[in-house]
Amino acid sequence: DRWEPVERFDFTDITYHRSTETGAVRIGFDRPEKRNAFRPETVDELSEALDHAKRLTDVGCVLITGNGPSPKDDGWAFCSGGDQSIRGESGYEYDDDAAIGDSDAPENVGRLHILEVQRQIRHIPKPVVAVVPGWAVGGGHSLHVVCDLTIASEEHAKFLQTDPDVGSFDGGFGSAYLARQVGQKKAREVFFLGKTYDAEEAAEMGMVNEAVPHEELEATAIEWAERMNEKSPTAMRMLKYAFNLDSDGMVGQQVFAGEATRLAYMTDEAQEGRDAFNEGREPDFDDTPWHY
Ligand code: 2NE
Repeated sequence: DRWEPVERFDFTDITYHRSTETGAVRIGFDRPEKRNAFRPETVDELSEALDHAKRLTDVGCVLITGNGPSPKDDGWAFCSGGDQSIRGESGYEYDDDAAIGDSDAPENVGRLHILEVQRQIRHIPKPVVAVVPGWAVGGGHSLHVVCDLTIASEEHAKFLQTDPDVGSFDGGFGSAYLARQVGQKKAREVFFLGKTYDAEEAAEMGMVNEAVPHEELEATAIEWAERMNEKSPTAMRMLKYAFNLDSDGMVGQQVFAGEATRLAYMTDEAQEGRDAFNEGREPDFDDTPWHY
């Protein structure tokens, strides 16, 4: 009951809630009858919600989960990846052109922009937790891999890579970053053999932080969110970007450097530089020590 819907959006494929009490948002895939497969509309909504969550300065944690169970068979899912029923020749296709806006909208071509969302998750300046109540498959598996933490249902969570079964391959974070989590042999096993792992096995492998009883899944995720929200926002942001740095290349350096610049802007020294320019005089850094 702590969750309140974020009213400003009219989402159809996800639910989006906020808790000021917890300092967290909850984004839920809401296509349980399709094991929460995503279509372009789903990805657009997820992207909008993440962008909104990024800007909430009193929110320190994002939970991404899958709503359920399925009304058809009571099955649970986090996300089963791209919706294969609307996959066209070059990607996943919108239902109709109206979905992407007015007459000035770009042409409706196949999309794979879940990869843009992966980058959003990497760069949002707060921890993102994958809360996995059931299947995490294909692009849904890669999504949990890219999240900062994963918590999973002991009874229902199942982890499976089907990419090469359907002629797809996440050659980015879904595979290479997974290998950093579980090691090369295991990551190759995940993709090449396509075995299904339960929550305990996934935790032993190092791609899940904790397996908890299904009934306690969401409560534990909220506890984690509250715990993280008590910490120093700047320290948490810098740590996230520090963890990302060696797998983000120069983009990681740019993100980290941007945050360093933001911190530097808050010093008297930087403000003297700004003021001197605006006042048309030479800057006076005499009061600034050369720190060691
Ligand atoms: C997820 C899984 C293993 C579940 O199996 P099960 O036996 O529990 O359920 P079932 O009966 O297969 O699925 C229930 C309903 O959900 C639909 C099914 O077609 C079925 O529909 P009905 O027969 O009841 O009408 N459904 C499930 N997943 C779907 C999907 N992805 N697209 C459309 N409908 C889906 C099993 O269902 C499964 O293996 N699903 C396919 C997983 C998959 O291959 N995903 C795509 C990988 S590629 C990708 O995601 C990707 C990427 O890697 C990179 C970029 C972009 C996308």
